[in-house]
Amino acid sequence: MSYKPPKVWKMDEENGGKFASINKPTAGARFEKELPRGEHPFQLYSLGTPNGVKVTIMFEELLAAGIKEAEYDAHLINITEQDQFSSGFVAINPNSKIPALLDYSNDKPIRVFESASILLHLAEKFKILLPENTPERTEVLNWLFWQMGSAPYLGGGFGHFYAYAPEKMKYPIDRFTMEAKRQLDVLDQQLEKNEYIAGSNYSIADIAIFPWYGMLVKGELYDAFEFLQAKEYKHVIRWADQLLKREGVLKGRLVNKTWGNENQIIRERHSGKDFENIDISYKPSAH
Ligand SMILES: N[C@@H](CCC(=O)N[C@@H](CS)C(=O)NCC(=O)O)C(=O)O
Repeated sequence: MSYKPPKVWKMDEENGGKFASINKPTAGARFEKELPRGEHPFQLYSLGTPNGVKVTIMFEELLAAGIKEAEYDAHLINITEQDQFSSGFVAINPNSKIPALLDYSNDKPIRVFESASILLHLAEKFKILLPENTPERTEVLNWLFWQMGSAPYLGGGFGHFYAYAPEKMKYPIDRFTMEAKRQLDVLDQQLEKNEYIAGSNYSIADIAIFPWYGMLVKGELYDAFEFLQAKEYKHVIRWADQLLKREGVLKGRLVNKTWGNENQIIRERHSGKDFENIDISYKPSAH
């Protein structure tokens, strides 16, 4: 089907895409509402999507490492209900996307948005999961920013056209499948030579990459395991399995989830007790 763009683009309210109802070509608050605030120094406003769980994995890793100062409240931002467009949320992230964080542990609260910025902020604050010396630190940052530049092609490109678009179109699916497979091959070659993404130590680069590419090769994203022949990326699978043994990863991936088995999701997290009746083990989906 061919499409000739008009002289001036106009928004088509009825485009039928899965998330069409929340999309508008303008930014800013759509309604007045303050955000809730819990008792901990870190207030996270998020949802258990791959971008969201990067941050909850980070917090659970910090807590698993015994850093009590990293206690956090994770408030639910339901993006399909447009919570990301409240005046309170827009004040901490003018880009209206989860995750967003308020850090009250300083004299004045600091707002932090963009998942990599949040990971970096926490790693620097607690001096953990980011090496201090320059060559190793730079390699972690290389992969952290690789993820931020690459994942939109996987999520907004491949995932959108393969799983969410109202009709299946060959051109964008071919283009973004090729890119998704190329990115998986980049990771596979890196993980053939290295235990973790940035070398021999686990870091914030692993935390950023795992929820997208680790979950993809485990068949948990877009139901695309067979289509992408994900079994070929055996080093990425080995690494994902290794991460799925970590308490921080297992716990973090359940926080701010609104879907899945009731005993494996935590809609809002306000203390470690929220995990008491939760089964944190990884249960693979069939594929
Ligand atoms: N680059 C951003 C991407 C964040 C993002 O795309 N968040 C999505 C959910 S995964 C969102 O909030 N979407 C709501 C919307 O587009 O209105 C990050 O890594 O923090």
